[in-house]
Amino acid sequence: MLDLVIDRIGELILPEKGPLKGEAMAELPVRRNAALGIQNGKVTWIGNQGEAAPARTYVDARHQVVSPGLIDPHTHLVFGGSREQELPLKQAGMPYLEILKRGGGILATVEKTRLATETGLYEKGKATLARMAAHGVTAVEAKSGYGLDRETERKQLRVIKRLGEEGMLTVVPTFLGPHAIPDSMAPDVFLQDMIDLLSDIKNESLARFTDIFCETGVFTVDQSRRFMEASKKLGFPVKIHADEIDALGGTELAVELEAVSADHLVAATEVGMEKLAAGRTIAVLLPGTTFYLGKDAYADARRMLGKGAAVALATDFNPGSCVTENLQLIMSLAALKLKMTAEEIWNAVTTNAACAIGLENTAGRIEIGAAADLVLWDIPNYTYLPYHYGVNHARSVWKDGRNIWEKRDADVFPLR
Ligand code: IZC
Ligand code: ZN
Repeated sequence: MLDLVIDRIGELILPEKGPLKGEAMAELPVRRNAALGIQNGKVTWIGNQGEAAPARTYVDARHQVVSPGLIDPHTHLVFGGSREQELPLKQAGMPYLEILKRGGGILATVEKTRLATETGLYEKGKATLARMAAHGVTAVEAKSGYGLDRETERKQLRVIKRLGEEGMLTVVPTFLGPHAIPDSMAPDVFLQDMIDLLSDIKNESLARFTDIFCETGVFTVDQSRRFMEASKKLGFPVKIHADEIDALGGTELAVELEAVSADHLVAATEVGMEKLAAGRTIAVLLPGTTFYLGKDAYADARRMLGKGAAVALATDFNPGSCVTENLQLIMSLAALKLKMTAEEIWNAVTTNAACAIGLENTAGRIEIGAAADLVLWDIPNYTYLPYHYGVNHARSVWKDGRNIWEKRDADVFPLR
């Protein structure tokens, strides 16, 4: 007797093991008229519809689409407060970095995060995760970076760790101490503080990756190199916020230091993209941020893919530059603004996203023995999702075979 059978699946999305680079991203294996069997939290059977063994729970997919749980490989999940008061400034045309320079932006969130209790941050983070799960996400990366001091960075990371242990979703913690520079400190002194903090974070197993915001007015390429090399020396694989606003060369640095991912890349140069294609670093693109900041120029995904880079997509969920938990919306922006195909997009939020956060062996694919992290979508075919944007298409979401979200039947409206 199986625990769960999902039968009459119109399209079962079966991404290949990543990282998929360039042209390989255009291939998305799909099995039609399929069924899945789940036992003890794992996928134990993949076959034709109508042929599954009996199960305690039977789900009729009604010829809709099943995919692996989506993976959001870049989020600033845990922080105090919110920044809606900055929206009018943005509307009036004040740039993101100018708001930061005036003590707003990240620094405003730092103030709120320092004041927040660990329990308060935990409850808020849990609610955010629940919204992500409702949109079909079963694994996320979560960064610190709103403490900018020893105590608060560790507080944030403890909250992230507890959110992962709670088990609703997989949560991969990243230490982003060098996220901004506190008003009262010289950049190099602060950076050294964050470097000194690395060994504590290692000893307390508080983070899997480290990250730095390499940008004009934040950290230079040289400072980023120093932090990333120190991280690697302690055994941390590294990530970098690179070339988001200005082309400083963070992309090239990421590839040179074999960063797991380089994120944003809106201003990445031709040379940077060529290096990405030749290297092992995954390009994590965040079109929701470009959209939210009201910019016209998006990351050049087509050029990156044409050269052969591996691309993943993420929300960048944070209180300033992209305030959404909805990775489906990002999939639509990837189609509309980055001109990615539906096949590339599904690969970018499953198998390649898994690679960007070290989950390539445990998430992002459906195969025998894999964790049953699955989404049943109320869409007629996989190309439909990016096309119909801004609403939630997730019908049922399972994490390790457990049903963690269910759209009420009354809310499943016919689409055509
Ligand atoms: O809170 O503004 N870009 N970090 C780098 C962010 C955006 C988060 C924020
Ligand atoms: Zn970010």
